[in-house]
Amino acid sequence: MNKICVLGLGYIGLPTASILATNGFQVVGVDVDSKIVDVINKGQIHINEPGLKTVVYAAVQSGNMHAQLMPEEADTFIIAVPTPIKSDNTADLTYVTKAAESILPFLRKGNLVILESTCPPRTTADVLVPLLSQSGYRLGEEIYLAHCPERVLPGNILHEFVSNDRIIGGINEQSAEKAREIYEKVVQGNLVITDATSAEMAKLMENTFRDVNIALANEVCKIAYELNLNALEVIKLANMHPRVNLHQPGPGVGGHCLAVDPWFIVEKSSNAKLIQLSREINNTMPHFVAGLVEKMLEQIADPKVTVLGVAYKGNVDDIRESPATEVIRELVKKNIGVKIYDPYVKNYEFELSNLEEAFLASDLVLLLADHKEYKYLSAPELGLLMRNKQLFDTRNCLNHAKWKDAGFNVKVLGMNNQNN
Ligand code: SAJ
Repeated sequence: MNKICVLGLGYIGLPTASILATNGFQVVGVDVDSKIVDVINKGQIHINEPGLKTVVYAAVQSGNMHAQLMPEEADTFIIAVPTPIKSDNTADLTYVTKAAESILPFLRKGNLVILESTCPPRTTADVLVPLLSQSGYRLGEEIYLAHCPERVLPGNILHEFVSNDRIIGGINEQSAEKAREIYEKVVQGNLVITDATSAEMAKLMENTFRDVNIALANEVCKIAYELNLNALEVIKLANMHPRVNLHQPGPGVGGHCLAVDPWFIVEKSSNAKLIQLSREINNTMPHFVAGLVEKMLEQIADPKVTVLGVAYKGNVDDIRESPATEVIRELVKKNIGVKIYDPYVKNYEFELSNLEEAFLASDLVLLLADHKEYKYLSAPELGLLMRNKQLFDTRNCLNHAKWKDAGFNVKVLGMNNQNN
């Protein structure tokens, strides 16, 4: 079981492929994008993730990993391709089915196929089993199949890949056992064996738990504006209870996981009411934030805003489903000028500026993603470039005293009491 073909070399597939390769497996990485293939074969990377560059370089240099456009025969095939949502909030499984179809000609008796991509419950059983059966082999007996969902946190992927517990959902016991033999070589956390559908649902529930909890925090935030109180203080106090852990409000929930995965349950069950409502609540936050920004600028003619951070969260370059994009679209619609400074993001739907350009003649600094670099900004110097000194921190992450000392009027999302 030493040769592994990893399909999809993105945020999950690339770390997976390179960690397997540096642990002694022969890895063929497959991606449909020739630019990505070329970059990886040079030992470089096309995404930003701490430590990944070093591991990919080591994997390629060792001769254990290379990338190519097409799969080839291997002992194990790992599918780690995106599963986006369509405009009707149902899963688009095209990448998964395309990847599975692409390995059909290369499947041999005894092969193991692992689906790592997050997918709606029953996808492995109802979509992959019939599809892979077209190989002519009996699934579970001649070809083994398991769903082993990834659970790693972007920004901390390498550490979590190794240390997190891993769910191994086989379509039968033999399949799970085969998959366990792969992960036990690289994972230090527990390997927990279950069936494929439970594994799919457990993965979705992890992100759903977080999404619902954030919706609760965002609801408290909105209530705070109604009742003139400080939601952050309320959350802090409530969390002092030993069995309470409210999450933090923000400008919305982004990324390819929390903003997407709960819909995969809604798609499959009419009982998923709280899950759907939570998604809807979180999706209202960009609009809510844009409304507060408009209010802070209402006395100013031809207002301009400096946006800090368009990634979906701090310290990552990923802009997928980022709430910042929705906020900016609304501001633009309201004829508010927007300049963006994000040291992580290189390509974006709106123009990106350098630090100085972003602050020049601005009326408000709007922080939307809590990149660590922003903590070191010089409020007095940047304030000199601005027309009006206002700060709206939607992530409660800056040193507010420092900005106040530099003459800024500071607002923090959720802190709607007289002291703020
Ligand atoms: N957010 C809040 N308030 C909070 C926490 C997060 O508004 O209190 C926002 C973030 O700003 C961001 C979004 O939620 O926009 C999601 O960020 P995140 O850090 O919660 O999660 P992701 O999407 O980066 O990664 C999640 C992780 N899941 C869980 O923690 C349960 C990760 O372990 C998964 O592997 C990943 O989804 C995935 O790929 O499914």
